[in-house]
Parts: sequence; structure tokens; C-alpha cells
Amino acid sequence: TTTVEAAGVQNTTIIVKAGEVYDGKGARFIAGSALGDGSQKEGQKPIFRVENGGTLKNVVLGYPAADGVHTYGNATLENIVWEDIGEDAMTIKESGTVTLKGGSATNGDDKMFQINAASTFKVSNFKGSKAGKFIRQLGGSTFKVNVTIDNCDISDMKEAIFRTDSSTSTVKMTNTRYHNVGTKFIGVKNITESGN
Ligand code: DGU
Ligand code: CA
Ligand code: CA
Ligand code: CA
Repeated sequence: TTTVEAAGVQNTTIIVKAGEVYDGKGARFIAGSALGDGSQKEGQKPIFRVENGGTLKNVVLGYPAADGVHTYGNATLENIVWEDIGEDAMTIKESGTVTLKGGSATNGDDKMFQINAASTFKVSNFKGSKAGKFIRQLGGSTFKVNVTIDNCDISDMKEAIFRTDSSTSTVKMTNTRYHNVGTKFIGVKNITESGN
């Protein structure tokens, strides 16, 4: 299924239902005040919610982007451009494999990608710049997250590329260019790197 809703100011979250493909064809979305102001205030709503097996592609999120994109289960995110990061850009809310390929994100105060459930997060061919952390596993959580970063360009992170408090979480970073990222990995016990 391909659904393109009207682009522009969103005052309700757009839901990409289980198994559905949502192709924005390059349309640009921003959050209305009902979703949030894109500040560091918690509890803002996402512009997109992607349910299990859903695909979101070819969309631009502009300022203010509120709580960005939330995923529930397995999700594919392709060519998503965050012109600005709101409270955060994307959150894994429920366990699954989340694959993010292509696109970019910039201008965040703290987290770019927030992981709130045991999951596999695969990011490739993505450019991330100007935030606190490229990826943050929920503070204090001990579930396992497997992160793979391939062919990315990561720059200007105040703190880290991936920060976790879980001794079981892992990261594999390959063929990635990075610059000014603070401490590359914080709290990660299992690190594999090549070609960076
Ligand atoms: O106390 O639960 O920042 O999903 C901390 C909060 C925080 C989350 C997270 C998020 O970890 O709200 O945006
Ligand atoms: Ca937050
Ligand atoms: Ca958030
Ligand atoms: Ca921002």
C-alpha cells in the first residue's frame, strides 16, 4: 500500500500500519503545536509512528520535528531527511529490527536515535551531524541492543556515537567516516570496527 497524506503541518501523528509502505515522495512535514515544539521537553508526540513490518521512505522532517519517528517492532526507514532534530529524531519503542538506510539528520540538542527496547538497529549510508549522541540506549536499561553502523558519515557529536549502560549491548561499525564525535563509544563492552 502506498499512502501519501498531505504534507505540511501535522497536528496528529501519521501512522504507518503493520506491513504498509508509506512513500512520502520527498514531501516535507513539520509538527504542529499539538505534537510538540521540538524542544528538549519530554512527552512530545512523533510525526510518524511505524508499526511492525512497516516501511517509511522519502520524507523530510523540518523544524519543529517534535519527537520525530517512533517504531514498534520491525521497521524499515529509507531516505528520511531530518532537516532538524526535535527532542530526538527517532525512537525504538518496541523490540524488533529497525533498518535505517540513506538520508541524514542534523541539529539536535541531545539524542539523535533513542533506543527504548531490546532490538537490532542497523544504520547505513546515513549522514548524522550536530547532536549530543548519535545513538543512546535508554539510560539505566540493561536489555541487549545490537547496533550496526555501515558506510555512514558522523560528525560533531558532543558526547558519543553510541552510549549504553548495558553490558550486553554491542556495536559493529564499518566503512564509516567520523569526525569530532567526543568519546566514540561509551559503556559498550562488545565493539567491532573495520574500515573506518
Ligand atoms: O527519564 O524516560 O529520553 O524516549 C528518562 C526518560 C527518557 C526518555 C527518552 C526518550 O529516557 O524519555 O525520549
Ligand atoms: Ca528524550
Ligand atoms: Ca523522545
Ligand atoms: Ca533541533
